[in-house]
Amino acid sequence: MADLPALLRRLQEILGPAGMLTEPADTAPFVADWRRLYSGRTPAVLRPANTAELASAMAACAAAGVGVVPQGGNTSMVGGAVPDEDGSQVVLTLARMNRVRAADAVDQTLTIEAGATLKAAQDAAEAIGCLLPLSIGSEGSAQVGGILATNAGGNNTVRYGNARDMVLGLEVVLPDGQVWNGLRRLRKDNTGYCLRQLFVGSEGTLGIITAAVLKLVPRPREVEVALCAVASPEAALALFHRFYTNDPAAVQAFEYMAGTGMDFVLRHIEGAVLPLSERAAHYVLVELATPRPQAGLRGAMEAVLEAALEAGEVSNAVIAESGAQRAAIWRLREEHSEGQKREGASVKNDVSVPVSKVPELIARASEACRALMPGIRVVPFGHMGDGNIHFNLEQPVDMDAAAFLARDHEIMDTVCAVVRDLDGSFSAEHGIGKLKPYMMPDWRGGAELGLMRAIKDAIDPAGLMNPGKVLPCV
Ligand code: FAD
Ligand code: 2HG
Ligand code: ZN
Repeated sequence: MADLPALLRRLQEILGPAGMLTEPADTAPFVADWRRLYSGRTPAVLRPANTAELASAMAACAAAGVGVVPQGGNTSMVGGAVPDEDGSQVVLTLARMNRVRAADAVDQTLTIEAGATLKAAQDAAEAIGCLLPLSIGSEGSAQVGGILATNAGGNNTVRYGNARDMVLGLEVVLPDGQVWNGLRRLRKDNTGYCLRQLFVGSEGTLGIITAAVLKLVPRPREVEVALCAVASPEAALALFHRFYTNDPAAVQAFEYMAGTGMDFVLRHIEGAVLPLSERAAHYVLVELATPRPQAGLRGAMEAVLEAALEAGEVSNAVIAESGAQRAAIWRLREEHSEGQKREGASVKNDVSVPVSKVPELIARASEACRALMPGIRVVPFGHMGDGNIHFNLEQPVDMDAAAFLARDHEIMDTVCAVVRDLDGSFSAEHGIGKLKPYMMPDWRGGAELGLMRAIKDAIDPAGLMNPGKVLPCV
């Protein structure tokens, strides 16, 4: 049994007056998740100011046998950053560790502390004329440590890959307090196992990411954004293929949205306006971008859309005429999570299938969910260019929210049966967190789960890092 009061006194010494919160009113924002699925308790929220303080705090927690829950912006969609209900785990926030350590336009790298928000990292890249090509709706709150720990995807994965594709180096504090300084900014470095990729996507279960070297790209010189009403998910896929074969290097984002989700945004989000003459059952947002000068992107956008209109794939489309219009169109997409939240209770399925199978996924999963629960509202949207659809379900209009949420596993399993049949994944970009460990044995059992447990045991033998997340309890 841990001597918690003694540990808290020791942590206070290490972290100083500004480095720890213990009052329930102060810790409250750190113990519930964005979706309000989970609510825990903690004796303390640790707020180290630098890596040395953080390392000492980790060593103290390890010596006391107390679990540590790392938290970034607390925007996890799977309850990944909340402590347990029993009040035995401390929360560790990196919010005070948010400095840009270096930015290099020749190397095209940004060395930044893990507590910086993704938006701050994007701004730091922009300040040296570069682009950090990772964009997610929560970027104002999500932190560099969080996006790496979850291997976030988002809107630009279709062109630049996931967060793991942007990491050259990491600094990590291990569960026993050792510091691994792997902040190398090398494009080539074949020196044994690639340790940084172990920590990327590990959701705080192996160590604390304290800083990273991120790979940047040149800033685009031309950007074009269009919102299209499309006939069906099949038509959306055909449109993607049209843009991709025309110039794959220009497709910066290709996002699908069902009419249900768009209607929620138009109903609940202040200032949201559809820039098309009428509503549709299916929409696509496409962004083209290029760093090449005089690339003629506007002409390319118009030509592809004209051909798609003629082919009957697109029934109506608008191309943004200004930065403000581009932002307004993007807002309609980025507010989908918030619109859905305000409409009522929802069950989310962040799934992926081969890109070519997206229409089949939407058709079959819609049918299966409607058969399971008449009146359920199907709200698929997301990163169609990556085969990653957020196959979300909204409660029937007249159903009690709690009764709907009580059936979450049944609904998730119904969608996942279709996903499995299409050779997909039950978690595309949000991770496993606290919500999905129960699915791991079925989807990743055998040698794969065995290897994951062996890695966990090697790095965190006492099981103190983010207990209860990712791996199912044995
Ligand atoms: P948190 O939620 O605080 O933590 C997430 C996980 O990372 C937890 O397991 C936590 O323990 C761990 N962690 C956090 N910091 C560290 C650290 N420094 N070291 C080790 N482990 C750490 N996700 C996408 O992939 N794509 C999207 O398009 C997207 N859009 C979103 C839009 C909205 C409106 C919202 C609310 C969420 C969205 N998300 C999206 C989900 C979420 O924003 C991402 O998973 C994000 O990467 C989490 O970052 P965070 O800093 O908030 O991490
Ligand atoms: C997005 O793409 C996020 O907007 C959140 O990944 C998706 O709310 C969701 O399910
Ligand atoms: Zn997403």
